[in-house]
Amino acid sequence: MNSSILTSNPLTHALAPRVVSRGARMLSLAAIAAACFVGSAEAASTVTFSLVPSDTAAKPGELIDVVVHLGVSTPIGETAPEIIGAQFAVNYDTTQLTLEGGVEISPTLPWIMIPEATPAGEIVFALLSFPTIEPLDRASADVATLHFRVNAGASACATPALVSFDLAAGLAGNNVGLLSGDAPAIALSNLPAVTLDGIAPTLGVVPLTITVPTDAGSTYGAAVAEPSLTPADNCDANLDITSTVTLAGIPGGSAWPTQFPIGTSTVQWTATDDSGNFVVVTQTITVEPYQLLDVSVHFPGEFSRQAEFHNRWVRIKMGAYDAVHAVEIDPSTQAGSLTDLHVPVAASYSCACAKDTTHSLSDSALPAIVGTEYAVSFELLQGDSNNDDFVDVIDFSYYVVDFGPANASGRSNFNGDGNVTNADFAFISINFWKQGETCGGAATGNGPRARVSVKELRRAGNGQLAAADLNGDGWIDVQDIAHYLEHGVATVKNPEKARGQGW
Ligand SMILES: [Ca+2]
Ligand SMILES: [Ca+2]
Ligand SMILES: [Ca+2]
Ligand SMILES: [Ca+2]
Repeated sequence: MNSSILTSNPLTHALAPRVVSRGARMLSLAAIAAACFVGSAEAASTVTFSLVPSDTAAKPGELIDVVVHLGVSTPIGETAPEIIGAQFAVNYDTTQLTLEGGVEISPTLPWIMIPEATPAGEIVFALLSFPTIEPLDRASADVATLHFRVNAGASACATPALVSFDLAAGLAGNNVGLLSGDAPAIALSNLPAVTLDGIAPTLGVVPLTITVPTDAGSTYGAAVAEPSLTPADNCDANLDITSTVTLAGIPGGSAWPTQFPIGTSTVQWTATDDSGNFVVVTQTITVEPYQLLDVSVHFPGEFSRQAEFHNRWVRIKMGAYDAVHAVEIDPSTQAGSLTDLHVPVAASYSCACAKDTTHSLSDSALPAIVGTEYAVSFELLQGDSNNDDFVDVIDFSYYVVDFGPANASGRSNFNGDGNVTNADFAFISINFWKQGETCGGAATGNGPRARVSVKELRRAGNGQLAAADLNGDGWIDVQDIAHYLEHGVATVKNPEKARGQGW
């Protein structure tokens, strides 16, 4: 290590240190150099040499400058030293940095640089006032810049002193030259911690893909919870995370929206480390063009406990939605439910209705918004076997025809016990003359029938129902119901099964 260029330089090596006379304002370089590095033993001032990086983080291949800063601190009442030169001996880590562009004297400093020696890992240079003596007129100054390029394989996380003053050079290596004043104490402040990093962060985004229905009550889209982000980096514990939102193909800024529109949107998440390495993770959010409906149905009356569940076919109508679903009815509660039915997107629904197509009258109700879904509950009164939404003598007729082991459709078997018996007649009896509630108003048709002639039934192709004319008077009416209550239907024999009329 060339610890003191001033004492080894041919211009300076033969000169003994001394304080330059104030009267000699024009000096040779050698004379100025000779003026350096002297002073009394009493250090009134402190001169701090600092190495200041242009950035505290850089990527391999990037340039990074280190400014050599000189600061003078003089106690109150003391006279500041007149500094007319300085020399520096600096080491740097050649595994991380390459001196590229060398050493540059500050353009605002009225001094010159003695040609530096820069073997790999070492930088030795001196700055001198020349040819005129111009003492440093500032308490602090950036005096030189060291230009480095970060090595291709550099990897240093918050590493201090990648560039440092050469302590081995001692005062002979890092010192100032004086025109006057006491020799100051020299303090050396190395390069602070710098990160040299070429490794991009990682970023976990959970969930990465989101598919949700449109929120109930919204025709725009759905509120979606922000994802859980898990950033990680080899150096940077506090990564910069940004997002770029595209809402169904339209730029949506950087903020997570309160709602995503119907369609497919993306959010690009970018995690960037201090050195500028970054990773981009794209999250996809799809809002489906439907809303969800939860339905609960309850059947008043009593179901058979012989089965764990009873399966019923229930038709649900709400707006343009119209579908028949199998519903498992728990006999202990007489209730069942359907969840997450896909209904058309609407700002609101004012009515929904339901009907067990083989057993019950329809019921209508006002759907509520619960969370992000619609929910509605129905009470399904049984007794409508022909699905005309009335409970009347026609249903009684089917009951008579169906009496005995229930057919596969379960028609007339309201309590689900496998047989059509008096227990099922109770449903017709309790709900007799009732009609269903539909969202469109009253049930269609001519209303419940108090009586129907056997002739009419036959003309309509329902001659098999004539079996319900229990008293044989050509009519099916309350007289036959009274006859049934008194005598039952034990003598009825009619294997032909009639068809419902549709609701
Ligand atoms: Ca990194
Ligand atoms: Ca009916
Ligand atoms: Ca039954
Ligand atoms: Ca009759």
